[in-house]
Amino acid sequence: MAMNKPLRYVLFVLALLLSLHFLLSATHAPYGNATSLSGLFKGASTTKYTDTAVPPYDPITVINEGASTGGGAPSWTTNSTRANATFVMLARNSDVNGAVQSIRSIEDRFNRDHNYPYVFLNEEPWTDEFKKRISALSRAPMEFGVIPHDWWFQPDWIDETRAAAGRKKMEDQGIIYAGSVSYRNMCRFNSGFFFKHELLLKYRWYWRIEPDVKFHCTLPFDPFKYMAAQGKVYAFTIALYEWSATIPTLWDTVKDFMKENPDAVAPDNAMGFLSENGGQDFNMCHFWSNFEIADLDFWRGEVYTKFFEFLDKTGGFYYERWGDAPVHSMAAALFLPKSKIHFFNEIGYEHPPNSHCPTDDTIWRAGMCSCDQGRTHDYGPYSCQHQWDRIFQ
Ligand SMILES: Nc1nc2c(ncn2[C@@H]2O[C@H](COP(=O)(O)OP(=O)(O)O)[C@@H](O)[C@H]2O)c(=O)[nH]1
Ligand SMILES: [Mg+2]
Repeated sequence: MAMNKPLRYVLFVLALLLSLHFLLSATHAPYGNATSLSGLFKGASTTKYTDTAVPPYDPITVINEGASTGGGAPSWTTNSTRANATFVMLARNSDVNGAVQSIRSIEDRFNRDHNYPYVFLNEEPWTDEFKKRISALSRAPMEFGVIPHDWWFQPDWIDETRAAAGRKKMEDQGIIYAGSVSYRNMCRFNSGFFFKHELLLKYRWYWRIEPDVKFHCTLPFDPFKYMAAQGKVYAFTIALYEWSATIPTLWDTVKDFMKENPDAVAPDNAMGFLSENGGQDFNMCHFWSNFEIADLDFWRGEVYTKFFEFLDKTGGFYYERWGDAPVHSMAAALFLPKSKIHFFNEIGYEHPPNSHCPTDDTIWRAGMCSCDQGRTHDYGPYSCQHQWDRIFQ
């Protein structure tokens, strides 16, 4: 029986498609895998995307900047034992949702394999609701501490009339948190007291975490153990400019301290990060302290204790609005050799509005990073990464 015209046409197209399919299956492996019946029934979870353009990843070589690997992996790539370390979060009871999101993020990307403990600090007693919501998130030990009154609130010796005038002046300039006394309490507490809290005394290392931050990459190593093994003291992920109106007299005060205490200043320090002219002026570059991994003993040591007392007695935390970020950064950059400060490129981190995302494809893929490399802060207009890089050139 003769076929009618439309049927002949349909059969011809079908034959053409089938030959094309067999040709592609034979010559293109990914196409074959994706369309084979067994492949289709295996489901998405077992079909792995492979990109032959990307070489296989070796996590140790990526992060092994100068570590001694002699026989086996360095200790900071294994999770068999923990460092003497804790996470620390300062928060209000009302920050609970942001705190939950931050803890969930660090647990998923790092801590579920390590169970490092957490310390939460607040100037008010924690609510049962906060403790319940947070402690559900991890098997790690959690402690909820209250800050002693005098470490938080504005001291009596501060001239409140002068402080109020300072706040008003800053409000007129449109500076963020200009009129806030509690923000100043927070900055002074983070500058001079958190490391003395009784819940932190048993620890050597801390990782500061704030509510509403995100960790974008899975960490194939332990940053605490890395710091200890490499002799690092302070680590950051984002370096940027400070608002100069918040710290008009801070740098002069720091220079006075250095004049009185020349021995405090480390040889081979990171002054080149802080200044364009050998220390005469501060260029506003600092490490963004909402992320910090550091050695508590540095803050508890003699030099920093003297430094904080020197700054505090000027009242600058209240008459101006000195942040803990420039205070910590200046101390780390001046009192430590620059080799003891570390930039953790592997840690994808976001504290709105800024984020750090590793731009190196090998690191980004190895960390299964969820961040957009194109949006990283590293060399954006507000970044001080260039000032950091140049001191090692
Ligand atoms: N307990 C307590 N924590 C605070 C207070 N103000 C700020 N914080 C915490 O201090 C940190 C920095 O505050 P944040 O508002 O994030 O400041 P920003 O990052 O400079 O915008 C965060 O961990 C906050 O949860 C406060 O009045 N009480
Ligand atoms: Mg914050």
